[in-house]
Amino acid sequence: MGWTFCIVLFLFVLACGCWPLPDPEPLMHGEVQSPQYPQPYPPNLQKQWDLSVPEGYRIRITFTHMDIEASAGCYYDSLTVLYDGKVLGKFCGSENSADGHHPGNQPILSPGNRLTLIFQTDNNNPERHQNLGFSAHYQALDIDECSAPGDASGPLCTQICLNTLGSYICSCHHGYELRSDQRSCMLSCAGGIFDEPEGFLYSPGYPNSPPHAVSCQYIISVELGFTVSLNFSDNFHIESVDTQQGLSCLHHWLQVTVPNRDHIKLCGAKSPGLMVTNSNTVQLDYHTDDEGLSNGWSLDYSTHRVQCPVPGNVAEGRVTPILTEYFYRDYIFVRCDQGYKLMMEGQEIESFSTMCQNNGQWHLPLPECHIFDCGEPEPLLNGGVTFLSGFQNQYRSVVQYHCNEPFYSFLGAVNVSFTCESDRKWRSNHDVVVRPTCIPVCGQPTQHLSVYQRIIGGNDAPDDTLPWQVLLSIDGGRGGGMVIADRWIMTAAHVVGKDGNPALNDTVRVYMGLTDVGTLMVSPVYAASVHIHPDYNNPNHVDYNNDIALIKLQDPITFDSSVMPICLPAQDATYVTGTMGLVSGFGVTQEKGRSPKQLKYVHLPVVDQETCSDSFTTSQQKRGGGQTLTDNMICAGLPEGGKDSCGGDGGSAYALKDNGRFWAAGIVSWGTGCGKQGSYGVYTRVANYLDWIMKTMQEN
Ligand code: 4AZ
Repeated sequence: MGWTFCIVLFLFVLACGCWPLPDPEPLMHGEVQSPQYPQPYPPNLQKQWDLSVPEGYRIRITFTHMDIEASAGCYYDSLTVLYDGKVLGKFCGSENSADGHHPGNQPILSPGNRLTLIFQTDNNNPERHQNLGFSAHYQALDIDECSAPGDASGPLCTQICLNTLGSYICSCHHGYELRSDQRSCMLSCAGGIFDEPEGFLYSPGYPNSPPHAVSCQYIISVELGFTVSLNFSDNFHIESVDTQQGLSCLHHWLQVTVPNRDHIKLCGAKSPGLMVTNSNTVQLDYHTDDEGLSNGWSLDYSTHRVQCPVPGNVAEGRVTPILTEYFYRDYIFVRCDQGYKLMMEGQEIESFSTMCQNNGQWHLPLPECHIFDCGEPEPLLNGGVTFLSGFQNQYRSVVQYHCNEPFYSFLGAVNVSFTCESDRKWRSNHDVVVRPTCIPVCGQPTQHLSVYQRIIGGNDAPDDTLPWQVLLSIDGGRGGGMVIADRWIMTAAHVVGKDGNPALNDTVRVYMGLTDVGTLMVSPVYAASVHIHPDYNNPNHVDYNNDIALIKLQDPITFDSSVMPICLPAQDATYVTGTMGLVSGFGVTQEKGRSPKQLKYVHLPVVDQETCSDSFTTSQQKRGGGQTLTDNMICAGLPEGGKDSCGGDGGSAYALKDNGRFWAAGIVSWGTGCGKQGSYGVYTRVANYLDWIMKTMQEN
């Protein structure tokens, strides 16, 4: 509490001798009685009661008893009822008294919320008995202001008056709103925010006569991605002013405002018709002043989806759907033509779609279609790939495989071509997809022996004429052999076997590709395994039956003109007596002679089996040998001798030629001496061992 206030309060209490009381709450009812009632009232009285009830109420007072000395005009004693200084009644007497003025049972109503009672008595009481005075009760009665006639400015409410306890309120009919004077009504703007996709707006009171001084705002605000179009009806009239510059919307106007654009003021008598705003929000402000006349306007508004640009074409692709216009939330898809792949920012993508956004832009730019490729075609061992058409392994490229001729040829189908197909795989032009395989060409040397010569009685073999020939070196011993597959050498069992056992792998050296022994023996090829025919059993060097063995090489050979395999016998191979065969080797050229420095060869005919067998019986008898000719052997040679295989040639091929191909008819095996008259060289009959050869090669 401030000091100043405390001092003022203290002075007030001093002067008055009391505490200031707040105005009491007006009562809603009460009682008033004359002094000493129900005892007779004293003489010489002047007493006043100021009654009040809350604002908006009036007072009804009812006398329950009145006994005041009666006199004409209530001259002596009286109770006067006043409102605002105006006498509402002056009462005296009692209910049955002849003179005086008694209110009876009728209540007295005050026009307002106050009432004053003044009780006045004199000193003279002519009656024997004394008068008791009066007793009355009063109550607040609500005033129905609405039924009051109003004042000079018109009725209390221009439209609807609602009485309330102690007061009233004004209200307006539908379409109107209460003005700030809380009394009169004006046409409602019906403004506000319109967020529906379409709607109808109109000026207040439209199409009836318009009110003055309106200021209405309408906001159309729809979802992003939609634009609003206003379609004004023909019935358009907003007061305009003719100026030198033309019509001016000086006092009345309808202002159309679109965000980020200059607003437009409309007036005149010509409807603007259709206004495309290209915006999702539009504000309309309608303004009229107190003067002039505007009949108003109305419009339908509608919304349209935002448009995106037509997407254009994608080279080697298709954009769907194809439409003349694309709108917000429309999707487009891009698919590439066959053989092309979808690419975006350098990356391949599975599929592509883009949506027209609410800002009128596609959410992704169009992708590109790039031709795809099938990658490098699988390389072909001992062959190659050539492009028949196309480029860089791209879609629809065609490649053809070839084998490295004349050393390899296709197994089965020839000219297999592959096309890069739409599944990005190389597909064969054949129904059954065959993996091209190059198999070695056998028995077809690139160089031919032109002159028939001999080993014993033979001649040097030029390079590449006997490409299957190999030189074996086993523990210092020399033998021959022949290439029959890229990992396999065929030889005689007696060359690689000692005491019934195959030579150890690391004791076996295989030389091939050259005819000159000196240069040939520089680079050996090593054995992975040695396989002697299981039925070869020759401890005493007299039983050369089954003299056949196979050496598996550690590494496969790539064939060329210097190394090529000899063919194996056909299943139905025949040995026709007299057929000329070719035997070659690094063996001696003279019995008990030295090994030659060069590969030798000689041509010898197949000898009749019986003739050969007989020759041995004779020679064995002569030499005391014990060898026997079996059906697993063939003989070749001349009855007069002079041409033969010999020591060191063992294991080499005796080749017959069919259809231009040399096949391994025999393996140099044994003989009684070399090149002797009446004696023949004996060779393992290879055709008898096809199954064993195949089985051994498959199993190892
Ligand atoms: C041998 O010792 C050998 N004249 C090879 C062939 C002949 C004789 C002996 C046939 O490997």
